[in-house]
Amino acid sequence: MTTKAKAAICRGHDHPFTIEPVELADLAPDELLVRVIACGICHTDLAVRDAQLPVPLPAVLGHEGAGIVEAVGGEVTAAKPGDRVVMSFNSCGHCPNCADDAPTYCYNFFPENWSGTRADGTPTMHHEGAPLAANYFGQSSFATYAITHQRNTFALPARFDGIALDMIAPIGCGLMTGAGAVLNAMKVRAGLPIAVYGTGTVGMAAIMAARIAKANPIIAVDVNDDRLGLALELGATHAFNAKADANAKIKELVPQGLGYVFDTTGINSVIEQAWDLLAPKGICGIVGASAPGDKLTFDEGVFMGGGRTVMGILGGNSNGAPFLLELLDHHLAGDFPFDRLIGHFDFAQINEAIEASEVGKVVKPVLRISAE
Ligand code: CXF
Ligand code: ZN
Repeated sequence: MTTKAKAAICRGHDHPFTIEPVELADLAPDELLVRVIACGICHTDLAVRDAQLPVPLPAVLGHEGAGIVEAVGGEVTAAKPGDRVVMSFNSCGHCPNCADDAPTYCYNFFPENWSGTRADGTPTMHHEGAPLAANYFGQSSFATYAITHQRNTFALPARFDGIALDMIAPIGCGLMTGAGAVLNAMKVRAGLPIAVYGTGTVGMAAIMAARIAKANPIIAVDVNDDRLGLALELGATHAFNAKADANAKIKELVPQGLGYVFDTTGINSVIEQAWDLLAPKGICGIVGASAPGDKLTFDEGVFMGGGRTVMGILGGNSNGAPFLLELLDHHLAGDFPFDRLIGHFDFAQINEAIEASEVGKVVKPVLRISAE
């Protein structure tokens, strides 16, 4: 049976999102129908809106959804009707990287997440009788209902009943990306210094995770003093404004060099200058969206001679449920207070929420789509 829903349709940079009636397809055997309670807004949604990523438009975006399962296909074991769930990116489950528990690097990432249809080419959504691009990150959660998949839908154990779904939603992308870069990818060691460039959701999650990993010092770098103040509350031991010679201050603070640089800005000159601050065996982790065709330049002798690493990191090397639940356990323990980053908006306020994020008023906007 098809499901009627309301979805925010994205038609590109020059159009506001508009909430319109849509129809969801019948479930395939490995799919779930989720009533969406809340969805975070991520910079990737805005990059898609601005045609910087190859997702067809118009489309229904939203990939930080949380909700309650309404129905499941015959092969689904991930969750059952009534379960509280959080959604994340989708993956194929059968390529070499999925087999290696590294689904963020799925060989079939595009058809599973960005093609606008299911991986087999069938549409999951119709608008005014015609197919509409959806199944974005295997969810398209800027909608009252979402079709999701066995591999990207995670039931929340009862110990998380006290955390509202409109808080949990962003765990499936921005938060896992920053925290996972520190804990899973760079495997930050206790006592070593880290500098985090950019204090949006991903940078702040990295700073909270660096505190969990007991890195020291933990240095936040940004151009926004309010954000730097919040970074200090969340775990940074030092905060330097990039407009006021941050790198010189880092050199003075850590003359032996940084164990880790984590860049969320995607700006070449920021990465190259930060890379120069690495100690021998230092790791420079990169997650920021860079301009197409950007090339980084490093001194080859220093790179090789000191055993330094430049590491591209996608989705914090998350392996799905185990890592997301680990982060929520850190939250319950008080070590990962990501609620400090969130500002809530009604679904109808989606354009205001985007604007609040773009002007830097809110670190992580979360849309409230229906009552829990
Ligand atoms: C994604 C990139 C691919 C893996 C999951 C997270 N980032 C989205 O904003
Ligand atoms: Zn995202």
